[in-house]
Amino acid sequence: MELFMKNSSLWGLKFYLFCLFIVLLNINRVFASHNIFLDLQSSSAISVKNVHRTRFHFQPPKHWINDPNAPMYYNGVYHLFYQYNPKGSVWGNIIWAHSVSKDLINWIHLEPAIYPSKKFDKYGTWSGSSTILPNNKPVIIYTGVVDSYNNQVQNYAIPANLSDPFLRKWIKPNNNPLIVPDNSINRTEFRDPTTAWMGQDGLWRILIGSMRKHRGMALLYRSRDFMKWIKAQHPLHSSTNTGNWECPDFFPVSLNSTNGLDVSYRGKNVKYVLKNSLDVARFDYYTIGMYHTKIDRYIPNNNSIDGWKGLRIDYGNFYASKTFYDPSRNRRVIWGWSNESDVLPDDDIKKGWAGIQGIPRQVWLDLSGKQLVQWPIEELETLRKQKVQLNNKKLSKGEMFEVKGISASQADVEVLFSFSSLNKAEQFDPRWADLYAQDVCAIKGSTIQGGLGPFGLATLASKNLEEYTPVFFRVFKAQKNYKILMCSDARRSTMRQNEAMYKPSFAGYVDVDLVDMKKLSLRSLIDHSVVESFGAGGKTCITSRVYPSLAIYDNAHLFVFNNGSETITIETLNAWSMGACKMN
Ligand SMILES: *[C@@H]1O[C@H](CO)[C@@H](O)[C@H](O)[C@H]1NC(C)=O
Ligand SMILES: *[C@@H]1O[C@H](CO)[C@@H](O)[C@H](O)[C@H]1NC(C)=O
Ligand SMILES: *[C@@H]1O[C@H](CO)[C@@H](O)[C@H](O)[C@H]1NC(C)=O
Ligand SMILES: *[C@@H]1O[C@H](CO)[C@@H](O)[C@H](O)[C@H]1NC(C)=O
Ligand SMILES: *[C@@H]1O[C@H](CO)[C@@H](O)[C@H](O)[C@H]1NC(C)=O
Ligand SMILES: *[C@H]1O[C@@H](CO)[C@H](O)[C@@H](O)[C@@H]1NC(C)=O
Repeated sequence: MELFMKNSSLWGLKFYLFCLFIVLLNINRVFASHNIFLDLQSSSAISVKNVHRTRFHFQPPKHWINDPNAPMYYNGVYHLFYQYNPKGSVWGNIIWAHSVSKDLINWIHLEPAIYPSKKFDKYGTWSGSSTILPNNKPVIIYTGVVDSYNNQVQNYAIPANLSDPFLRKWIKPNNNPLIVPDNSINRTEFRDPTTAWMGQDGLWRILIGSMRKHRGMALLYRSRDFMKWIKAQHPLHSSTNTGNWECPDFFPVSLNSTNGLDVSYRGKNVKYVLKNSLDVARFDYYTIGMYHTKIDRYIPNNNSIDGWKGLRIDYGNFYASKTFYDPSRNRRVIWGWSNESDVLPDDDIKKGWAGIQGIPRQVWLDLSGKQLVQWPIEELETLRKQKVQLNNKKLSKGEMFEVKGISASQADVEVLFSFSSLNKAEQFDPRWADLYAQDVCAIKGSTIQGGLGPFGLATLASKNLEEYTPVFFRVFKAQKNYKILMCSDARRSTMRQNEAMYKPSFAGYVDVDLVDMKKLSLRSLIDHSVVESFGAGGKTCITSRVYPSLAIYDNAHLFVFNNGSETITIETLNAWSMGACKMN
């Protein structure tokens, strides 16, 4: 803990307070990734409350979900597995639930694929990934928990019947476990194997998340036959003071195209991405860099920050993400888990469910080569219904207008803002340079009027803004450049006076050059208790989970606002009511 406090005092402090809070409340214990409520793990949902359930995000009919596992495309079918508690709405009893889809939007829920049953996974079947071997045979490698101390090994599972188009049944062969940790590895921090890739030497490689002291690391293992795995002398990469790395994900991205690449792709014009879910910070961080195959090491670019101050896949409720290559559309797709914002388990028990998966997003390297870009997969657009559109509408300071004619609790909104000058941008206080963007958003929220911004959307809003979640931009003038803050601020998202509600002013910076192009775009997917937003075409993404009490169903409203002195033009706004996806 001390180490964390030094480098990341704010998050360290928050985490410390959170631990203290848990200890004070005396609710069982905290270890690894989740709060543990032993007494509630197997209390089945009495009923499932609909009001905040999502309609086009992925959800099972009830109970707790977390990490997406082993997403893949196989013989015309998409598979999504995920960590699931079949017995209750808090974390525990984790199995691999399994769903299939033809379009990544509508899903069929199947029987669980993997669940604890053998010596090598009796105490848990945790996250993992799939690899499709060259003979078109899928294989899953996942983490098994072997005892009540949470000691971990890696196992594999294969489909029982390759002719079954849905691959319903999975077998865990008896030569498991595949990988047991050697003495140099902390056996309680050894999990979440990646998809395997093959090097030029014909050896398969996977990464496993781990930690030594406070150094997070992606351990590298190699194998010729996929059965016998040998640990490489060095991790593929590690970074000091980052805590345990969960769910590592490693993949190539093309320098000249938005197309995805298979993880074993070998060729020119590529960079690599290493994503880790930092267990202590609870966000997904990534760097862009080079994979030096001769030494089998990944080295982040010197302008890619490697740690808690680095780039995040999403600056909100979004964790344990995993990508897969979709050969049918030549793209790479990322899935991430979005947890609930109730800090205490009571609310989840009452509503009978907890956790959703974010909308699957296509992911590629930005032209700058400095960051990723993400965009909801195009199939989502098949759910778009009634549309409203407007163009060329000016908003001066303090103005706000309502987008009418769509269902504002279940919508897809795309808007392009423009402005004629940067002169009114407020000064960026140099003291903020050390803060996280979300702390700057806490200081400069949507009600603090400014120069260039705040302007954006007020989503899931009650009629008179008693509650709303604003998603907005604010432009600052820093010493050398402009800094563009994008916020998704949950602080006024609900009137419910629940002290234990998580209502962060999530935010990230947007790396665009406004000097030439005085335009900023924003897309928000609004789905009852989630607002998933994409700034500047997907350069900065923020997901908020919120629980309005007034702004529900037809009482939810959508506004566009400007609270800055520079007049903002809405060049175009397209908004659609969204249909519900099929999930059965
Ligand atoms: C395998 O799946 C196919 C297609 O669903 C089915 O016809 C066949 O009976 C299955 N085989 C076994 C052994 O279950
Ligand atoms: C291993 O990890 C656990 C959980 O983070 C930690 O409590 C323990 O101190 C670690 N053990 C060693 C030897 O570092
Ligand atoms: C673009 O990059 C891909 C690999 O990412 C490569 O196969 C292709 O040849 C490149 N095209 C050009 C025009 O450089
Ligand atoms: C960072 O890397 C770039 C390109 O690889 C190089 O040109 C530059 O000199 C490096 N900068 C520093 C500070 O090392
Ligand atoms: C704009 O600022 C005013 C004054 O602080 C505030 O009343 C209003 O709620 C703000 N609008 C939004 C959308 O936050
Ligand atoms: C989601 O829930 C909130 C509120 O309990 C926690 O603060 C977050 O840490 C948690 N996020 C993850 C990834 O577990």
